[in-house]
Amino acid sequence: MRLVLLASLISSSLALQLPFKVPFFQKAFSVEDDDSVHDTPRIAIIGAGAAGSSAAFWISKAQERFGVNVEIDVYERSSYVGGRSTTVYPHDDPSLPPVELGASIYVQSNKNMVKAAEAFNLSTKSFTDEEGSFGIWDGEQVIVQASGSWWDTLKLVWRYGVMSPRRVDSTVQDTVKQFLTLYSPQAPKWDNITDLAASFGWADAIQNTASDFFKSKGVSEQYIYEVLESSTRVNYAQNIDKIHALEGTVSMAADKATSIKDGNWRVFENFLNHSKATVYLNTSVHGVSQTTSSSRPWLVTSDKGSTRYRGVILAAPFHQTGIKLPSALSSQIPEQPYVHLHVTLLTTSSPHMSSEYLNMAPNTKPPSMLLTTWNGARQGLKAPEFNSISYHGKINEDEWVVKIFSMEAVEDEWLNSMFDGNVSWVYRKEWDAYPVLPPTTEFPPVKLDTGFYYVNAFEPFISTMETETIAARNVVDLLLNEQFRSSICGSRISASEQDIKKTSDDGFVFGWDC
Ligand SMILES: Cc1cc2nc3c(=O)[nH]c(=O)nc-3n(C[C@H](O)[C@H](O)[C@H](O)COP(=O)(O)OP(=O)(O)OC[C@H]3O[C@@H](n4cnc5c(N)ncnc54)[C@H](O)[C@@H]3O)c2cc1C
Ligand SMILES: *[C@@H]1O[C@H](CO)[C@@H](O)[C@H](O)[C@H]1NC(C)=O
Ligand SMILES: *[C@@H]1O[C@H](CO)[C@@H](O)[C@H](O)[C@H]1NC(C)=O
Ligand SMILES: *[C@@H]1O[C@H](CO)[C@@H](O)[C@H](O)[C@H]1NC(C)=O
Ligand SMILES: *[C@@H]1O[C@H](CO)[C@@H](O)[C@H](O)[C@H]1NC(C)=O
Ligand SMILES: CC(=O)N[C@H]1CO[C@H](CO)[C@@H](O)[C@@H]1O
Repeated sequence: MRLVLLASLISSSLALQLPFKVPFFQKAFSVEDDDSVHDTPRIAIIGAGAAGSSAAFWISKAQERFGVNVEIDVYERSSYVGGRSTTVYPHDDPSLPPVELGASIYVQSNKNMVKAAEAFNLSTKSFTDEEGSFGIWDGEQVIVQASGSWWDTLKLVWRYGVMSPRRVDSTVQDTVKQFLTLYSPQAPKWDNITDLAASFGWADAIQNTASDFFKSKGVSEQYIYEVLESSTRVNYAQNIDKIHALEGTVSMAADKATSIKDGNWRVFENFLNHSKATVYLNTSVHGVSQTTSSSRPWLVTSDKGSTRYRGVILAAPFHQTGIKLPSALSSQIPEQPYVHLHVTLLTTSSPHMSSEYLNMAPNTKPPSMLLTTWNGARQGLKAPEFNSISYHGKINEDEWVVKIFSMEAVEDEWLNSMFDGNVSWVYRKEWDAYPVLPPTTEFPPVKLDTGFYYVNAFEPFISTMETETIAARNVVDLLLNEQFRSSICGSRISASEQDIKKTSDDGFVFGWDC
């Protein structure tokens, strides 16, 4: 298998270098073969979201550890760091706690996010802290309602029995367990995501819809179309009979949902600040072309002119970048539709949604988080007009922050009917949020050419902040190995006794602790 082959190639080439260690690395990359002999090699990173900022951070780890001497330029089209992780202030008032406009949570198994929050001393908040109740709306009625943390409680709802929740849990746990090997000292390196999926035993999961996959595991249709679908709809805005089962499973791995208090983007800001990268905000890259220089073959053209680089890391969804690439490269990246999602933030003095709107008895209190299922629509009933609505705490005595995800814009009039006419502030944002994720066997290539890598090839496999940091780590390892015969954890390959001890330590996180 390609994947294994590649991984072992890297280890053996590094193993061969062991006697030389650091001095070898330093020599290897100062050898240039044209007029730029004495120039420091440069790498361009395009995009300053989770992927691009972490790529800079991983390179800086190799710089610290092995003296890999490169200059890094990060190009970012927008005026801020974080990409799809960004926050806004209710009423645009910076004295109020910020609200996530894009990616909002990570979970306990997301070790890079957890580690970064610790390393950068960022305060976190746990979603289980948020008191509340939840329900599932099918477009005509609230079919399930309970109080407590939604995922844990749903498992206990009698109408689903015990076996279905148990079978789903066990699949989720197996998937998480396999996922965690990505942080072990033996973490695989891959240039082909199909092969990575196969080596993880996930071939079935990527090739089937989440609904078929869980049916084959003996999970009841009712549990699939009500509970599991509410999860794929809130996390990926896709129905359970459309999304592949790996991403479906990922949306159910909601253990200890957490976010960074001041905004998840603080992690990405810190990644950049802890690297030696130069960050160019408000700077679009327009094209990358190939030159004949063997030491700096890639010419990056941006708002600030043209610069030549030894390597390029593309850390944004290619088709959204507007970047012109040589057709030999662009033709390798298949069209990738993204879900166009409407996010509406608002503040309201209504302590809950309208019970009248939700067809609930007048004196019953609607849940603070309402998820949705498409199951009514499947049976010819009215479709839910939003994907989720959630109350996100108070900003003062009688004013709450609410977040709505929907496929269409929700108009003021509609908001007034849902919040009894008591809406005090509204903020609307449209995102190309995540890839449309049908079952597949093909993913974009991770490496487009020598020195040219594509982090967001990973997104149609799994799209989260965390997995973008893992995909970036992999790309940085491939690039460092190819160009500098180094890697993020190069010296670890010696597997000295100390290293072996680390293996048995649960706290070990590959890339950080090597
Ligand atoms: C509403 C919403 C909710 C989500 N919820 C979660 C969640 O709860 N948890 C989770 O983990 N994930 C969530 N996600 C997904 C998560 O946001 C993404 O998987 C992740 O942030 C992608 O990071 P990235 O760096 O790969 O891409 P991006 O964050 O998109 O970064 C790419 C960057 O490249 C820049 N760029 C693009 N073109 C150019 C160019 N030509 N020149 C220069 N710069 C360019 C862009 O401006 C952007 O800043 C959510 C996403 C959305 C939209
Ligand atoms: C980027 O552009 C915005 C809006 O035009 C501006 O407010 C900001 O200062 C600029 N930032 C940088 C770093 O140039
Ligand atoms: C970490 O942050 C807290 C508050 O946010 C602060 O009190 C503390 O001094 C910080 N610690 C370090 C080591 O920076
Ligand atoms: C990171 O660097 C930027 C630019 O120098 C600065 O504005 C910001 O405060 C820094 N953030 C942290 C967390 O150090
Ligand atoms: C990945 O490998 C599979 C075979 O395992 C192959 O069919 C596919 O084309 C490869 N994909 C890429 C992007 O190279
Ligand atoms: C909770 C709350 O503030 N309710 C108010 C909503 O708006 C109507 C009139 O628009 C008031 O009568 C309610 O008191």
